[in-house]
Amino acid sequence: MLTPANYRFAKQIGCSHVVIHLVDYFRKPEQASGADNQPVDSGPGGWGIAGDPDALWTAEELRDIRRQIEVEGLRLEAIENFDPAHWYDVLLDGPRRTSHMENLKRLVRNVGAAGIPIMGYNFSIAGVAGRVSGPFARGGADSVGVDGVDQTPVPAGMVWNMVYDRYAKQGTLAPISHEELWRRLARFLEELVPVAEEASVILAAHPDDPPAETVRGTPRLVYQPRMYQRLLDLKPSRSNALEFCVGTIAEMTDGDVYKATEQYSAQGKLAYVHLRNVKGKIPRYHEVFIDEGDIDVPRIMRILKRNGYAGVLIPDHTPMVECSAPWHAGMAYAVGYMRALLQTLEQ
Ligand SMILES: [Mn+2]
Repeated sequence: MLTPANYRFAKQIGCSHVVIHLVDYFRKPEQASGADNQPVDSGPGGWGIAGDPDALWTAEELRDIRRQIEVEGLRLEAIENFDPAHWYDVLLDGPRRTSHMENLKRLVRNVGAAGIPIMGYNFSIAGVAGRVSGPFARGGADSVGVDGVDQTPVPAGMVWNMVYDRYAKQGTLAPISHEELWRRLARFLEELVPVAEEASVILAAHPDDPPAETVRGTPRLVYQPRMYQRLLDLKPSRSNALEFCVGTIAEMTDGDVYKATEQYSAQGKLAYVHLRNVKGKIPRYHEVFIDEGDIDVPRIMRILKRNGYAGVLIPDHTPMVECSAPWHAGMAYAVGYMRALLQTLEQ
């Protein structure tokens, strides 16, 4: 989707910045990639096959992408998500952990060298697993949601809902505790945050989506709003921040999304914000249009403004609008709504 036409689309609907994904979430052995909807597949194959373990994104490649975006009058604010092929043994504490940490350090240095301010990540074993899709949004618009948490064990060779080893032996991931996962995150931050500081890159953590205590029998890190604070306190640094997903936080069972927005924006810890709406909470919720869910989006925007938030807001995902360009129409609707709210706040 990283094409001049899509950059112009973003510019035309009022975007100033873009956040890009470089992971191909849709790579299947039997089909070409390039789908542009949200991936929902679960089961043994997950979303698809992880990328090339030896092809780290180079500074030149990243700089080229940034320049193509700037040519169209936009700024490249962030890359969202590492490829599981490059860091699966950091998540799994496996035999390649040391070389995978070196991969992450090199990637963060390359992101910094390319002049990209933020690297988003999601420290998760099961990843975004167990989503379903259906006519969940207004007018029967196709959207995603969760209807009960998937607890089928993760097969060997898979992490983050993608397959990194197609030839892995039979079996499933050994169970681990929540504290063990926090220990893995602490080591990751301890080693990567200093590199990010030096490279002038902000690491931004997405909360667990879906935000259940366990998914596919694996522990989750940030499945209640307060758990974000623990992540920040593990390694205080301007490079340790949040990819603050308003929708995911609203899906959590504890606390409220306004309090959480207040708490973390007041600390200046929001690297960028995913702004989308949802109906329901874990274990049952549906993603919906930005103006029809449980979240009072104008109230979120007012809190962000009051606390001086100056970063980027993105729609995250939206329902597909029934027409010849469902993804584009969904995004244009969400961005237009956000632009109108911003203009109201600026008055
Ligand atoms: Mn999100």
